[in-house]
Amino acid sequence: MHTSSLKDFDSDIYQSIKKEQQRQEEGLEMIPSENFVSPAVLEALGSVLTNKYSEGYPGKRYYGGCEFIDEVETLAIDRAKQLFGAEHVNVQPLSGAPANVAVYFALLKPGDTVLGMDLSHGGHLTHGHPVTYMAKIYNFVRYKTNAEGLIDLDNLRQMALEHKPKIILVGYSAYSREIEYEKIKAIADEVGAITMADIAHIAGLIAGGQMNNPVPIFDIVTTTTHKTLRGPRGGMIMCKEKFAKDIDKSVFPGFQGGPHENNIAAKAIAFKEALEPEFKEYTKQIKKNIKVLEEELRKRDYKLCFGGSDNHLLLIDVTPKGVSGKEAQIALDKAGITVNKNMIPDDPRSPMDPSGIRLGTPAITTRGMKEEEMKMIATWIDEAIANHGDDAKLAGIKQQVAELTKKFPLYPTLK
Ligand code: DSN
Repeated sequence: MHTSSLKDFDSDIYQSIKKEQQRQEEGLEMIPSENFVSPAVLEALGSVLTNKYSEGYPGKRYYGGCEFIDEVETLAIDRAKQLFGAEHVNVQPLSGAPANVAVYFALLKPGDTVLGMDLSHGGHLTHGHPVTYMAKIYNFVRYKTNAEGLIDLDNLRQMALEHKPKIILVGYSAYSREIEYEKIKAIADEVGAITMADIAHIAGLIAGGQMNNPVPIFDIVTTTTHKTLRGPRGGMIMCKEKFAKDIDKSVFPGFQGGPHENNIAAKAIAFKEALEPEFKEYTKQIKKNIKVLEEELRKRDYKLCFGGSDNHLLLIDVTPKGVSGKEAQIALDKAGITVNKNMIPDDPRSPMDPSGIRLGTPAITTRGMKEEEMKMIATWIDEAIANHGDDAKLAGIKQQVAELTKKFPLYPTLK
């Protein structure tokens, strides 16, 4: 095999990685599902664990040579149990979508009904959007938020009584408010449904004690590990012991092959980090930061969906400011602020050019930014949207952004 460094062997890929690193360092990363992992997590991702096949589970593998892999996966499982208070954990899902699909395959028969949130109201594609394969196999029905922007529990209950779903699914990718798991569990119990929460976005906030934890209440909880939880790109399923066998069988051999043990090691490291007191402080600051952005943008008359934020993100209807979500995203990109265009509830526009943008504070909080920086960022966001199309003005903001980010170095040891 080649033994030269990446830089020497493949300068094309090396340069692209370095340019991406520079982009991350010089910009404000405000896509709410993104974050920056620690050097230890990066090290595990690039470790020799990527070389190993290990189908099966600790102590029950189909391949030899898994004794150290077993140590790694067992640590990941034990730490996740401790972090969330879970009875059973499967750390093998390759990401959030496969985790959700593995749950559906484990618990549903074709044609069974799942009651989940409408995508434009903050749900997720894998919660049964018609473009997904899952929607061809199962019958997804959708609840929505009410006029105040909160989950409409009366409507959810009515729909549950009418459709008798096998699963009631909560957990969202653009919804910004707290979730009342006990109330939803009570509705599920009334109709005999299994409760499932997809906490991908807010797992870190839950681990840090800053949001309600569904794990002790719900039957099944899925998550990614790379958002607020600040781990590697990957997924995880937590469940009550009575579902453990079915979930494990569904992940492997039902759906996936060999687990990615380098990712699982990196998950274990992220869980260790999340168990430390500093992580609690980090997650507190994520929420403080979003509150400052919320106030500052409200002062500037931005239309905030769902009435504001209880978590790490804001969904903003930018059309009253004379721009579409796509135009706002492009203007902010040119100003060095990365957000994503996003549908708003019952959006009259198309997904590729919707009415909203979605932004969040997990990544900029990891860099150490606090309330004072949030005020500056709100000003820049407003200026960039007001000056969309004025590339000179946007380049001026980008320069100020780069000046700020220099004070919050990201990977000083990875130069
Ligand atoms: N792509 C993720 C997000 O940005 O929310 C969800 O899968």
